[in-house]
Amino acid sequence: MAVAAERRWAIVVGIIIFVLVLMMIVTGIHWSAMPPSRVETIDPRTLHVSGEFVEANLGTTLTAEGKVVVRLVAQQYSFEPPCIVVPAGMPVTFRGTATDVVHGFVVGTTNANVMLIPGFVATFTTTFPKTGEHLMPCHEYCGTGHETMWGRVQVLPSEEFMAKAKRGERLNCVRR
Ligand SMILES: [Cu+2]
Repeated sequence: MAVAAERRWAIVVGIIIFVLVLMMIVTGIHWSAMPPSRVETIDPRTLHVSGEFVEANLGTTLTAEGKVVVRLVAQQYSFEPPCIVVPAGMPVTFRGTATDVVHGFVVGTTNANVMLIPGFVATFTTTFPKTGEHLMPCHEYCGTGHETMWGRVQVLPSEEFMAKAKRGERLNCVRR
């Protein structure tokens, strides 16, 4: 009687251990086979032809919901657009990707800092407290022209930015 009861418990515990080990194996294989969640992918071969990152869609926009969104593309050896306008004191969402190799950028000494990887959309939201102009270097070694790869970011007073943005166009500060 006691032996039979012990055997029953041994079987139950054995099944529990087996299920736990199986869960570890299945989730481990699943995680290593899938891209991480909340990562947006994009085909770098068709970036310039269609979708969010076509040339006419790059720059800064004020969305219908009143959000400021900056879209940019990095390639050897420049950013498009090379001069970005943003308002001071308002949340600004950056969305960027790369066409060829891994690039990245940091905006002056702010915490706006991201890697741009072909095939993925990098996004983050930040606020620039002060107006002024920042340099925006590429900070991932991307080839022989890497040290010439710079952009600029102009932080405008929010009223000045809003006045420009109301025209509904894609803003940038590239001199024409
Ligand atoms: Cu670069």
